[in-house]
Amino acid sequence: MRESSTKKYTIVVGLGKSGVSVAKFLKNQGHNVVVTDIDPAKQDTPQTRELESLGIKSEIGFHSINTFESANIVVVSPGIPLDGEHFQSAIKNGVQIRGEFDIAAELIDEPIVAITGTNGKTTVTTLIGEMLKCSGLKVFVGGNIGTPLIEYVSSNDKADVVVAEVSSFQLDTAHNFCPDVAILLNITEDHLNRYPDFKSYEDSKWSIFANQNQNCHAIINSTISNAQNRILSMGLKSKITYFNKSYKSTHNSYNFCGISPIEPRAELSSLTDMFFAQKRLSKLRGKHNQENIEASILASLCAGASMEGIEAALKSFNGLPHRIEYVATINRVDFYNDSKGTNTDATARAVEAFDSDIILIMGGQDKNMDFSVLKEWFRGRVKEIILIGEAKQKIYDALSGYFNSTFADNMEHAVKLSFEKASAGDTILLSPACASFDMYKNYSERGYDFINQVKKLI
Ligand code: UMA
Repeated sequence: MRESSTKKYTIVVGLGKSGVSVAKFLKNQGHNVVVTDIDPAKQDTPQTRELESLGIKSEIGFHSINTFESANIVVVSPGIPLDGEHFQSAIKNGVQIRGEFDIAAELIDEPIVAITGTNGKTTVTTLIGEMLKCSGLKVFVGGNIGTPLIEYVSSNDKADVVVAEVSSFQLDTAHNFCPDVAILLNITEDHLNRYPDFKSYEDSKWSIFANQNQNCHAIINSTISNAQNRILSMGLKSKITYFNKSYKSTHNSYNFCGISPIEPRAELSSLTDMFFAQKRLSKLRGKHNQENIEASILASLCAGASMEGIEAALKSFNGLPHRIEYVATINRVDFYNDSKGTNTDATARAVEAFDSDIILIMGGQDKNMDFSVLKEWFRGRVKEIILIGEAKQKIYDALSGYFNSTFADNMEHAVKLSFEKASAGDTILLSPACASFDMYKNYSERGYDFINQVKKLI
C-alpha cells in the first residue's frame, strides 16, 4: 500500500483489535499514521500509549472532519458504518477508504480460503483450519473470527494456507479481494440496522466471489434464494461446487465439477460416503451443522486436505462455545447456551436441532429483524418463550399470539422463570435472535452470564 506524495498521512479509525494491529503494521512500513477513536475511554489505554510511543498521533474522544478530509487514506475498522459525515466528506475529497482486512489480503501470497455467510462462519472457519492441520499442513486462521489478518502479514511465520472468516463489513472495503477458495454458507436477515435493505446485505455477501477467476473455487449453498441468477448476472468465472443438495445414495447425484484436485472417481465416492458418515463422526447438533460440515469438507479438499485429515478433524471437533453449547442437566432438564444466535435464522436453526420441548430465552438489541418468521420454526417445538432486553415488547407482539410468552427483568430472572416452567425431559435454550449490546459487552459475556445463572440452580 503506497502513500501519495501530495498528502501526509493515513488515518486509522477505531482502536479495537483491527485498528490497533493495522496502525502498528502501517507505522512499521514507514507510513505516517494518525489514529482516532470516538470513545473517550480509549484515551488512556495500554494500546493507545503503545501507539503514541511509536510516534503515532492520536485523536481520541472525537473524529475531526478536517483530519479525515486531509488524509491520504482512511483505514476504517469493520464495526464502523461508512455513512457518517466524516467518511462522506473524505470520499468527496477523493480520499481512499480501505479496511485492515483488504490491506492484509492484498499482501498475502499463500492460498486463501475465505468463509462468509450470515451464520456458521466461525464454526466452518475453525473446522477447515482443523481439517488442514490434521492433513499435515501449516495453517493460519484469522479475520472476523478474532485475530486480524494483518497479524499474519506482520509475522514472519509463513503458513501453507490462510483460512479467513470474512464479515460483510470487511467485504464492503475489500474491492480487490480474490480468495482462492471462497464459501458462501447462507444469507438470511441480519445487520439490517447497518444496510439500507436486505438486497444491499446480499450484494455485500456475494461480493466475496467478485474478483475470482477460472482457477478459483466457489462453494455455494444450493438453497440460497436466487443463487443461479446471481451467478449468471455476476458472470462468475470460478469453479462452482454446490453443497446442501438433496443428494440421495447414488454417488453420481452430487455436483463435484468444481473439485478437480480430488478426482479420479474413487475419491468422489469416498467424498459422498464422508457426507453420509459425518453424522456418525461429528458431535455437532442440527441440520445447519451438517451443511457447515459439507462446506468445510469441500473447501478443505480444494485447499489440499486428505480424507484421513478430514475424518480426524471431524472426530475431534467438539464445537465452539456459545453455539448450542451444552451447559448442564438439572432435574432431567437440559440447559444449552446459544448466545451467538444473534439473528432470527440462527435461533430457528438452533430450535430445529432439538427433539425435546423447548423453553426459549430470547431478546436483546434488535437489528431491525422480523421476528414473526420464527412462528413456523417454533411450532411443535417451543413450549414457552421468556423475553429479556430492549426487543422484548417487539418479540412479544410478533409471537405471543402463538406461544406462551413471559417478560423477565434480566438473565437471572429469565433462568429462574424458565426452570420453574420446565418439566423433566424439556430443554432450556438461550438463543436470543438479537445482539447483546443493550445488556452486555458482547455475546460471550451474555453466554457466560447464562451459564453462571444456571450453575446457581445446582
Ligand atoms: N468506534 C469509533 N467510531 C465509531 C464507532 C466505533 O472510533 O463511529 C470505535 C470504538 O470505540 C471501538 C472500535 O471502533 O474502539 C471498535 O472497532 P470494531 O467494532 O471494528 O471492533 P474490532 O475490535 O476492531 O473487531 C473487528 C470485528 N468487529 C466487528 O466487525 C464489529 C471483529 O469481529 C473481528 O474479530 C476483529 O475486527 C478482527 O478482524 C467481531 C464481530 O462481532 C467478532 N463481527 C461481526 C459479526 O461476526 O457479526 C461482523
